[in-house]
Amino acid sequence: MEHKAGYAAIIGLPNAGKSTLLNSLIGQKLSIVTHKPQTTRRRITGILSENEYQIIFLDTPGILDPEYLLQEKMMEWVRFSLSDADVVILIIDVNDDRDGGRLLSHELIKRFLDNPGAPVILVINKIDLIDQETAVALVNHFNLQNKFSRVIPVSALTGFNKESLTFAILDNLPAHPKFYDEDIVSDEYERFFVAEIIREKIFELYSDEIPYSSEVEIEEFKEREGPKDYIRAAVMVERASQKGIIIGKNGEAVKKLGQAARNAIQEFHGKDVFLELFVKVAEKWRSNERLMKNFGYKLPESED
Ligand SMILES: Nc1nc2c(ncn2[C@@H]2O[C@H](COP(=O)(O)OP(=O)(O)OP(=O)(O)O)[C@@H](O)[C@H]2O)c(=O)[nH]1
Ligand SMILES: [Mg+2]
Repeated sequence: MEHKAGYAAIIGLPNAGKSTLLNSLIGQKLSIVTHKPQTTRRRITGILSENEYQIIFLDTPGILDPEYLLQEKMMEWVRFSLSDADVVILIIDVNDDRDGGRLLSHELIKRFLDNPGAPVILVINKIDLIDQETAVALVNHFNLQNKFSRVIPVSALTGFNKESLTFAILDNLPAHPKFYDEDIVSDEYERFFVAEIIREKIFELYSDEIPYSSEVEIEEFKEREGPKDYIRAAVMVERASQKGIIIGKNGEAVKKLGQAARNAIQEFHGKDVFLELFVKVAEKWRSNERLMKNFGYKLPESED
C-alpha cells in the first residue's frame, strides 16, 4: 500500500467534543477539554503517524458568531484549518439535537461548510449517551441526506468507533509521503501546551466570565538538572476586579489553581516542576489587536 498523508480538520459547534476526539484519535491528551464551551481558542495540531499513513488532525475553536476580536480570531483559525484540509470532520453532539434536523441546517455551520472544498465526514459524537436504536435512526437520517462522504457515530470519550473513523479519513487522503517525523506529535512547543493546561484549570476552577477573560503566558520555562524544572507563568485578565477573583481571599484561589495546574503539567511534562503564577491585568486584551498578537493569536500567514 502506498503511504498516505494529509490534513483532517475537526470542526463543529462549541462543546461538541472536538478536542476530546483529537486526543482520542492520537491516543494522548494534547488539546485541553472542559465542560464549558469555547475552551479551544486556536488551531491545535495533533499528528498520528503509522507505517502506512500520517494524519495531521487540526482541532479548532467551536463555530460561533463573533462578538469581540478574540472570537473573530478564533473563527479565522477555523477558516484557516478548513483551507488546509484534505478531509473535514464535522462533529455534532447527540445532545444538541436528537432529531438531527436543526443542527445541520444551523446557520453557522452552513456559513463554514457551504463550499467545503474537501469531502466531509459527519461524526455523531457522545453516542454513549443514547440508546442504540436512537443512534441507528440518527445515522440513517443523515445518510439519507447524501451530503457526507460517511456518517459515523462515535464516542470520543470512550473511543467507540475511532478505528472506523480513522479508516474513513484514510479513504479520503492522498498518497503522499509523511509531512513530519514520526516521533513528532504536534507542531507547537511544549510551553504552548503548558499555558493551555493552566487555562484548562482556570476553566475548571472559576466561573462566569473569568475563564473567558483569562489568557496565560509562559514567561520562563527552565529545564534544570535537579528534580524539578522551573516554570513562571502570567495569568492575564481584563480588569483589576478579575485579578482579585483569580487570587481569591488570602490567595487561596490562586493557590488551588497552582496546585491543579502543577499536577497536570507534571503529568504532561513527565517531570516535576516548580510552578510560579503571577496574575496581571492586560486591560481589555480580548479586543486589543496588539495584545492578542503578543499572546500568539495570529495565523501563520499573517506573521509580521
Ligand atoms: N458523554 C460524553 N461526553 C463527551 C464526549 N466527547 C466529549 N465529551 C464532553 O463534552 C465536553 C466538551 O468536550 P470538548 O472536547 O472540550 O469539546 P470541544 O468541541 O473541543 O469544545 P470547544 O473547544 O469549547 O469548542 C467535555 O465535558 C467532554 O468530556 C463523548 O463522546 N461522550
Ligand atoms: Mg476544544
